[in-house]
Formats: sequence, structure tokens, C-alpha cells
Amino acid sequence: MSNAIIIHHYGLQPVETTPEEMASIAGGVFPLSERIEKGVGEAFDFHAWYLAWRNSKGIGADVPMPSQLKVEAADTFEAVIPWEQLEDSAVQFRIDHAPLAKGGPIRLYVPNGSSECLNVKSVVACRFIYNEETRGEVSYGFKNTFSPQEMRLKR
Ligand SMILES: Nc1nc2c(c(=O)[nH]1)N[C@H]1C(S)=C(S)[C@@H](COP(=O)(O)O)O[C@H]1N2
Ligand SMILES: [Mo]
Repeated sequence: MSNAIIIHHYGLQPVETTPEEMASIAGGVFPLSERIEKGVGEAFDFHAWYLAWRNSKGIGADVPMPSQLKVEAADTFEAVIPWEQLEDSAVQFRIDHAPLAKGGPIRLYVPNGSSECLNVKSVVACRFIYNEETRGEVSYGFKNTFSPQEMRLKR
């Protein structure tokens, strides 16, 4: 299985990255148990990664912080998380120095989230949402709308 994660961000074409590349940009790796009780393996800080990543893509301080993050998983589970709830969120990307055997390529943990359901496994895409009208809104569940191209793939 691919370990790619696709990032969709305002002002950029979709960008592909990997767990290891994300960890290296984030600048620090720590035991997940520092943020999540009984958490296993190693993680990096989501916010630290995002700030360093957008800086590396030339997105300046004039571009505000998103209103929400949408994470999409390999099994079509997805969650929309308000930016404010992402404080201290961590991305699990290794266990015992090996890529995640389950729940990979990465799993997002949201300790300040309004629900544990937001701890999305098998994240394959991140979409940064800029929408003042939906600021603060949370959702999660299995995706129930598919593009015509996705319908063809599923047949
Ligand atoms: N990819 C994916 N992530 C997911 C889910 C899922 O079905 N698919 N379920 C969510 C829900 S509803 C919960 S409560 C937690 C369960 O996490 P656990 O298996 O570590 O207890 O994972 C969340 N992340
Ligand atoms: Mo859940």
C-alpha cells in the first residue's frame, strides 16, 4: 500500500508527502503517550508540521490560519475538525521505528477534540478549509458522496 499523503491547500496544487518527510519538517518526534493516555509509538506535533510546511511552500503570514482541517482516510472515513480543537494534536507515524502496520500511513490524534471519533486512522489526505461560515463546525463519519470518477473506480 502507498504511504503517500496528499495535502490540499489554498493557493497550491495538491502536494504529495510521506510520514517521514512530515516528521522531519515538524522538527521533533516524541512518544505519543506524552499527549494521549496509553498512546503507543512515536508522533510529531501537527501544528508544528503545518507551520513549517506552509512556510516551506512560500505561504506567507498574510494567509490566515484555516477555519478547519478535513482529514480523509483510506476506508472513506473522514473528519472535519475546527482549527481551535487541533491545539496539541499529534500525528502518530511510527511504532518501534517502523511504519504503522495498522492505521497507517499516519493517524491523527486530537486530545482537545470534542470527540474521540476525530482520531482518524489511515489518513491519506488533508484538506485545509478556509470558510468563515462553517468555522467551529465538527463532523465525522463515512463519506457518502462520491465524484463521477470515484463511482467509475468503485464499479
Ligand atoms: N479511518 C478510520 N478512522 C477512524 C474510524 C474509522 O472507522 N476509520 N473510527 C473513528 C471512531 S468513530 C472512533 S471512536 C475511533 C476509535 O479508535 P480506536 O480504534 O483507537 O478505539 O477511531 C476513529 N477513527
Ligand atoms: Mo466513535
